[in-house]
Amino acid sequence: MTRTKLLGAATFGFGLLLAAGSASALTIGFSQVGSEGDWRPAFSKDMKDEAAKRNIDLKYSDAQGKEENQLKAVRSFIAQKVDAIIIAPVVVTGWDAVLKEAKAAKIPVFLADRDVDSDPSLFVTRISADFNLEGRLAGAWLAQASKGKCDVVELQGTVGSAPALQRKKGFESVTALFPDIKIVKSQSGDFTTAGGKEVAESFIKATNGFKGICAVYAHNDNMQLGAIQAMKEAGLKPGKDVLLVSVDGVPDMFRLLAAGEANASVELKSDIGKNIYDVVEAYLKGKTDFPKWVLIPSDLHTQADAAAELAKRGLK
Ligand code: GZL
Repeated sequence: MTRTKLLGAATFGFGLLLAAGSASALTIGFSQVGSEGDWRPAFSKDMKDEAAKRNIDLKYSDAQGKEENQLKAVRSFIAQKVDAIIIAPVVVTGWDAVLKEAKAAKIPVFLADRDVDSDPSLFVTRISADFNLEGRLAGAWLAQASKGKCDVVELQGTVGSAPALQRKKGFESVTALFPDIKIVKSQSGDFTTAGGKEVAESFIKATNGFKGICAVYAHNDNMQLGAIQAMKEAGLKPGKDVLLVSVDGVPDMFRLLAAGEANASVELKSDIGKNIYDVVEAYLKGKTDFPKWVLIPSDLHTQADAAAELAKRGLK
């Protein structure tokens, strides 16, 4: 092949490469809640790693658990004219105005992980697990494990967040079927280990060392980790003296299940970046017929499968 032809072919090839690379070079703004436990950072890492794989320019904002920081971040994404905005809303209320601004700016918004109580026409769709189901799975497990008789203390997630509202509702919808299962104390530990420990300490004190308490239902594993610390410091055997059921299925919880220091956890998948970006990319390529909720499954895990699950994940 002559030099000119060779040069032409190389230029053409390089042009194709450039086009292919730049074609998927989307700019997406992601407003993340914060890093309040073990699950959230795993989700954030997955979102960043998956964006890099897809040549997406991800503008990542950590709100440190404050809604006002999320609203500021979303307005900044609008000003930057990003191609799409992804939000994991810390609480369900307060989103109407900023979602309307995004709509007016013709920037599509996608909800990830959590939910808002705004008009669903203000976002394309929501990609998340079913928190009500997670509460029902936890309630059903406890009803079976306690043979329908149990005084439960509940560690609620962040006040006003979709997972806290729905996990409470789902759990109660099952335990209400059992007259001898009662939630005798319930308070928010804000999804953190420290918060869970603090509330569990107050419950242990108020019940004279968990006298008569059969179970702790925690809306996430981190608060359960805190409760386990509090129980051990009070001389109790978590997972034996008191049944422990929670949500997330983070690695440390699988380790506790395998060690017999907890009893059950409903897994919340954290590797959902691919699910989220698949939806965003398809929408930007013209697909519009999305359901208003793209559901991520949640599975219950117990002491029976914890060791196998750790091995499956390459964890010790
Ligand atoms: C639920 C998610 C919750 C996790 C907690 O989808 O938003 O937030 O269950 C995290 O661990 O704080």
